[in-house]
Amino acid sequence: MTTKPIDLLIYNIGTLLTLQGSNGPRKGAEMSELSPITGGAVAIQGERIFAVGTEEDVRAQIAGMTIIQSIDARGQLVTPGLVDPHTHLVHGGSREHELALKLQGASYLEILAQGGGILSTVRATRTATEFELYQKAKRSLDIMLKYGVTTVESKSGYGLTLEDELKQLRVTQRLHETHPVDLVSTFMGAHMVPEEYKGRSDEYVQLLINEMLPAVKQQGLAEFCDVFCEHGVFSVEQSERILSAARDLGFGLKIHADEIEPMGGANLAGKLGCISAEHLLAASDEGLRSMQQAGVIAVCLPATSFNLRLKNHARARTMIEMELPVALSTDYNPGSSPTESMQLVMTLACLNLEMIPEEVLTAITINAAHAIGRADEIGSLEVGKLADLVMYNANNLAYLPYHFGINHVNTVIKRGNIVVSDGHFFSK
Ligand code: IZC
Ligand code: ZN
Repeated sequence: MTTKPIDLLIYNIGTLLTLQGSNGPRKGAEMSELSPITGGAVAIQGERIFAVGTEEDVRAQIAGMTIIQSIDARGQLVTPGLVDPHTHLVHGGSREHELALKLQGASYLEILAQGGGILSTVRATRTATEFELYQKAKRSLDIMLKYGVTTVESKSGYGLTLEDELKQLRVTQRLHETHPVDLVSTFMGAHMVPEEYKGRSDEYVQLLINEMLPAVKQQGLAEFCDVFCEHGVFSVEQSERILSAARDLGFGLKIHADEIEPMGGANLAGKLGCISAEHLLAASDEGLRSMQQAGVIAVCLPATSFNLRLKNHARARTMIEMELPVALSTDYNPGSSPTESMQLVMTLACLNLEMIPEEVLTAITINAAHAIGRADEIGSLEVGKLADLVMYNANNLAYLPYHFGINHVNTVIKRGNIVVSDGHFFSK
C-alpha cells in the first residue's frame, strides 16, 4: 500500500495560533488562550489537517512522505480561517441615501417606520433576478475571502413572500456550491412585516408558521431560523411563536435580541435555548444570565453600533466576566452595517467593546464556529479538521486591530486549496 502524500506543507510560521483543545465555546479567561506555537508548521492532506505543531514535530510526523507543495510563511502570523457568523449577504440594491438622513438626525427605526430601511431593500430584492442577486453577493463573498473569511452565515429576509424568500435562499445555496467560501443558511422571513401586511402583523406571523417555515424546511434550504425581535418589528410574544414553530420543524434557533430597545429578547433566547443571540446592546443582566445558563452564544456586532452612531455598545466585558461565550461578526447588510471587513470588526471590538486581541480572535474563529454549529469542522487548527487557514503580512496578533482599516491578509487556504496568494485570488 502506498501512503498518500502531503499535499501542502506550511512551514516557518512565526506565530501559529491554533485555538486547539477547546471543550465547547470558550468563555471567561479561556477566551484569551489561543494555544500558540512559536516556529510552527501545518501539514495538509486533501482538504484536512494531517499534522499541526512545531515545525520539528510536524516534520518528524511526515518523515518519508512525499510533499507535493510547500509554502514558506517567512516567520509570519497564521490563524484559523475567520468565521463570520451573522450576515445579510444576499440582497438587491444599496442604501447610501440613508447616510444623509442619518446625518440629519433620523434614527434607524425612524427610517424603517417611514417605509425605508429594510423595506427599501425588500423592494430592490423582489425586483432583482436570481442571477443579479448571485452576482452581487458573490462580489461581497470575494471581498470577505480576500479579508481572510472562509465560512459565512447568510440570512434571507428581504423577500418576505414565500417565493422571494426561496429565491434568496436558492442564491445562498448556489453560492455555497460554487464559491470557495462555505455558507451556512438561515431563514429570516421574520426580518420585518412586509408592507402588504402593514397593521396585520399577526397574520404575517401565521403565514410564516403555516406556510413559509414548512416550505423552507421541505426544500432543505436553511438550517437555522432567525427573528428580528425589536420595537416596531416582531414582539417577544410573536418571536416566541415563530421560533417555537421553527424548533418543532427541526430548525436551529437564532434571535436579533435587544439591539436598540430593551425588549427581553435575551431572556427569550435563554428560555428557548437558542444557539445564539445577536446584538444585545440593551440586554439586561438577567437576560444575559438566562443566556449563560442555557448555553446561548452572544454574537456582538460592533460595526453596526459604530455605523448607527449608537452611544452604547454591547457589554462584552460583562459577558466575558459572567462566562457567557462571545462571538463577533460583521452583520454585513446594506443598512446598519455595509462592510464585509472582519478586520475592521476586530479593531472596533478592541476599541469600543474593550476586548483584548486574543479574545477577539477567539470570537471570530472557534466561538463563531460554535455559533453556527460548525465547531466540529472549523474554527481551530487541529488534526482532522478542515484545512482553513490564513497567513498575514504581520508577525503578531495585536498588529491586526492596531493598524486598522486595511487588509493584512497575505494567503488564504480553504479546504486545503490556496485560494488567495500575496493578497490576490489564486488558482492552480
Ligand atoms: O437591512 O437594515 N438590523 N436587520 C436588522 C438589519 C439591520 C438589516 C437592514
Ligand atoms: Zn442582522
